[in-house]
Amino acid sequence: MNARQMIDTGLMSEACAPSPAGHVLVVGLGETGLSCIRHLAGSCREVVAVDSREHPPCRAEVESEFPEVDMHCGGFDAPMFGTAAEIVVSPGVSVREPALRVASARGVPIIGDIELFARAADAPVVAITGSNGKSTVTSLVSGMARSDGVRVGSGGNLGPPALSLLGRGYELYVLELSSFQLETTSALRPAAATVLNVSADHMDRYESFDAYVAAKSRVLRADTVVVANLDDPVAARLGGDRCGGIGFSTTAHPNARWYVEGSGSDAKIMRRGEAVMPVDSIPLPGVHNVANVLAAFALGDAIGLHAGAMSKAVEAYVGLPHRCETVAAGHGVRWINDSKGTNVGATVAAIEGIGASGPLVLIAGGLGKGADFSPLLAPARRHVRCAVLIGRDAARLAEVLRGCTEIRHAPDLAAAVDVASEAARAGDSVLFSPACASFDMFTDYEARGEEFRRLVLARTGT
Ligand code: UMA
Ligand code: ADP
Repeated sequence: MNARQMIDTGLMSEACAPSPAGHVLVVGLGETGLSCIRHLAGSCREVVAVDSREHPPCRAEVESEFPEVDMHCGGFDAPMFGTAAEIVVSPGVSVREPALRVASARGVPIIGDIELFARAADAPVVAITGSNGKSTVTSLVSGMARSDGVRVGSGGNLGPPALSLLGRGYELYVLELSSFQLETTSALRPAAATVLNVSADHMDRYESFDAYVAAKSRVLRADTVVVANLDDPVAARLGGDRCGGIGFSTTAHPNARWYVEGSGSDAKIMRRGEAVMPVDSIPLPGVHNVANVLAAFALGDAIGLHAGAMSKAVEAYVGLPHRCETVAAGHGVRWINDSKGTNVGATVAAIEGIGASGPLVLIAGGLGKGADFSPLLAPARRHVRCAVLIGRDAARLAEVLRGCTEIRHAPDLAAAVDVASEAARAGDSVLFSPACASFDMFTDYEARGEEFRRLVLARTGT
């Protein structure tokens, strides 16, 4: 029985795991911590909460909604960790944090919000992870399900937190899951799941690339229909040999159920020899978005959605902000906000995708999270006329790009927009795809993208 049939019959496969007795320590008082406390409040378990920051973002909400919760802010007090029956850690806190290591060594189970979600989930789950494209594919799949008449709840790493979706009568959950969330999850049994692609990210949190891949691969369980990207060597290895899996490829790959046939304006999305829709009807730029659409079709297929409803959802999809989003055009120059390009793999895809329609002026830089920037070299050589570099790791980026394109430096984003405007010629695109996290200069990638949009609109007068 596939997930669609389970939805139709009201049958679920997931049994609730029993909860251990004793108090639960919630680590982190951001969005995730708040969602965990709200969830646990209904479970009669005593909750203690802790955050290393003096003023965590959701402190006030917890104080007013749950005055009974014993809250400690401003540091991690190791004894408090060691006496917990179970620790629920937020994704922003490393499980290698000393207090957590000590607790783990004493046998205290360490879980995350997705584990709590999995224990309580009352409908099938489609789970999406990977280094890039997660939010796009998650929103595509939930749009497809909606278009096919399914009541769908969607969230996880792209927000809202997964626990906040429970109890709302959803027939299906579509979740974006980060490696941090998967590390602390073992009860989740997704009906369908994918590791979209794997390139280095968060190397400041992992001992090795293999450790990062291992965290991602936890989403693929024995009874999950695995959707495998046959174009990505690591993702293909993780899922490609799974019996009953569904492969996808942006080429006419012989093992793919979902693939592209033909080229240029004749290119079509195919399912097992049948044309489903023209590639030109995909309203998103770049071959990486063709891959995202194929992944979404394959996931929808895995849970029994109808191809017609899925195609309609793709045609109507407007894209998420800050992902290769055109914010203005003037004097023959397109300005593109890809602030969500927070790692090297994302920026490589954006350069290849947007560069296919003309030369680029690239604005990049920020916090490199320990990444190797060298994969940017080849695409930059092909497509980038000038790179304008900002942020803490600008010098490391310059070392890699020097010699393949013109390099300019700017002290902040406003100056970078000025420099890019001088460098761009008619027919160019200015692509803001940082390949870095934003935290050296902004609160998050959204604030960074909004600032870029504001600066560009002020400059172009649109
Ligand atoms: N922090 C502390 N001390 C603490 C707790 C947190 O300093 O005691 C810091 C963390 O180091 C981090 C920040 O606070 O810099 C936020 O951490 P958090 O775990 O409290 O985060 P939440 O607000 O709960 O948001 C999390 C996800 N954030 C992270 O994984 C860092 C959000 O993903 C997600 O939308 C939200 O849960 C709801 O599920 C954001 C993200 O950047 C978009 N994710 C990473 C990514 O996409 O690359 C994985
Ligand atoms: P995530 O949620 O994994 O961060 P998003 O869908 O938000 O992914 O896209 C973030 C950025 O990653 C985009 O702005 C784009 O630069 C890049 N990107 C999107 N899809 C892909 C893909 N399939 N392969 C590589 N890069 C991608």
